[in-house]
Amino acid sequence: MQSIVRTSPNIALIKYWGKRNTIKNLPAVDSISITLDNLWTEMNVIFSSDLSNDELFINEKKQNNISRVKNCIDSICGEQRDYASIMSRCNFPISAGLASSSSSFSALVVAINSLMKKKWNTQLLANQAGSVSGSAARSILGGIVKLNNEPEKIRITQLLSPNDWPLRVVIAITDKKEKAISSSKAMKLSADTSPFYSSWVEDQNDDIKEANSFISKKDFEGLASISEHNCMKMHSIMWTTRPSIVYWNSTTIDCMHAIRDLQRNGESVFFTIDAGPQIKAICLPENEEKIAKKLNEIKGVQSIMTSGLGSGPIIEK
Ligand code: 2P0
Repeated sequence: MQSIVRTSPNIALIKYWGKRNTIKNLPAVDSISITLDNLWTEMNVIFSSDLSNDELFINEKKQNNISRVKNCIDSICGEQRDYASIMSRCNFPISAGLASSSSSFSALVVAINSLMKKKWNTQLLANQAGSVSGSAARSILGGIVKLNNEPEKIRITQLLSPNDWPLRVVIAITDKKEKAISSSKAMKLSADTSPFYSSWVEDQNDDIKEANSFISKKDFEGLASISEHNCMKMHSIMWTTRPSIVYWNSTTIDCMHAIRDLQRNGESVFFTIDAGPQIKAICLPENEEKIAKKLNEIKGVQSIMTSGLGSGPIIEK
């Protein structure tokens, strides 16, 4: 009983920050993201009656706190089951604002579903993945993906395939350390204490509509403007949380200024930043080389990763 699944993280252009239901892990706002291809998590899951407990290895290191993984398996298979041995390999920094939970939990859900021969459809897979980690639901599809809130559940839709609009992403890694505060904890604090949280939630549908319209017209400059605006709104919620949550470092800000310079010079590029200090520059293919070179020259940038848009989960076995 073995399954191997590879999935990629997704980067939100219109962000998810806050939950309407913490028990079911349902997001407070709709979101729009791009699923990557060159960054990935590969999950190798084996169920065996020889095991005396579940075990998880990430990049060959045994993990101690695996309750989220255990609960996820239980909720699909029930508690009367063989234990699982899970080997996870990830080719990018984990828990550092590069959405590793989106690739990890989407891969886990697809792998277990395949092992159990459940044949769940996209929406069931997305709801299961999202119940463990909100952003993981969006990695169930490739290309540009919209996540909608519905009563008691979510729905995901592919707005454009990777071939429809082959955007590129240049990621400047500025610090590989694990984040000091998890997204879940930070979101809760923001909802409880930021004076701007309720307007963030109320205004999100306007941003979603605007982004949706620019995406359908493949209007890069329009998408750039609304994406940067939405990103900065989310970070202003984090900054105005008590105590304030600042995921950026000084290199993050230097990269942001460098992207502003590139924009002034006519390059088609915009930035987005998540719950970590890495900066993601979204661009058109013809601008990628110049942007990667410019970001790589900035003091404090440790490495550059580049990616296109991917097609979603790959079941390897
Ligand atoms: C997003 N982030 O839309 C936003 C932007 C980070 C900033 O979704 O609590 O790991 O597991 O549902 O999915 C990161 O949060 O949070 C996230 P949980 P998740 O991508």
